[in-house]
Amino acid sequence: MPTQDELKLLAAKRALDFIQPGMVVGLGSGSTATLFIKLLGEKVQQGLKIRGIASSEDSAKLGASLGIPVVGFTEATETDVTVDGADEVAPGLALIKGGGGKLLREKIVASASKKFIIVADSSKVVKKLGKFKLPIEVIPMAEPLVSERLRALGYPSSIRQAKDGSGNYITDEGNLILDCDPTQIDDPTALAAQLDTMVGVVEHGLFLGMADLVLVAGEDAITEYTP
Ligand code: ABF
Repeated sequence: MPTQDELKLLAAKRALDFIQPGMVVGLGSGSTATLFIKLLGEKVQQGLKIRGIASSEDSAKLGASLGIPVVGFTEATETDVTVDGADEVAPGLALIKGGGGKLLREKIVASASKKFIIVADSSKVVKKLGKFKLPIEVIPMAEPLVSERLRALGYPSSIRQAKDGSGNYITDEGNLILDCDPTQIDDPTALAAQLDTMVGVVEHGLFLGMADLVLVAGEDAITEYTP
């Protein structure tokens, strides 16, 4: 049985097949997307001409370090292909993303992608979303209000802490992340609609109707899911 890292690499390699010279490529975040960016960097070093738009400061730095010309939406208002990871993949290509805390820029880049490709190992595939803690990015001063409103909806949450023990995790845009307690989200569309209109919420980790293709690396092969 391949290891999870070996499966992630298989998915990342398959995603590379969708990249053509001259493209603007969305650079996702997370460990599988990082493997893709490294493979893409190798191709750039071999002469592939592409530009990258990054979904996090980390991915921007990694891309630039590998020689990928990283640009912003001033230079290109959409990507031809974006390759990103996911924490959960459910039927209908409903996703939970944001485990790495980069969900806001990930969703911005996804929204500007002609083709949004998800790369994942088979452990991410679920029947229902929610076992993974749904991340919600909130304006710091509104956190107590949003926490209470989430609790009232039946979604208790906690403020994400920085891994280095320095206190609350702060996103690339200077906000906080609330992680909902594990649960089973029966109606992701309804929950997303409630979160989209909840004052103080900047963005949430439900990516619904956004993925055009999900590449899942399993024991035997890559399974390709389309909407
Ligand atoms: C990223 O990929 C995040 O949205 C998500 O947390 C992460 C998880 O995937 P991986 O296992 O590749 O790190 O896009």
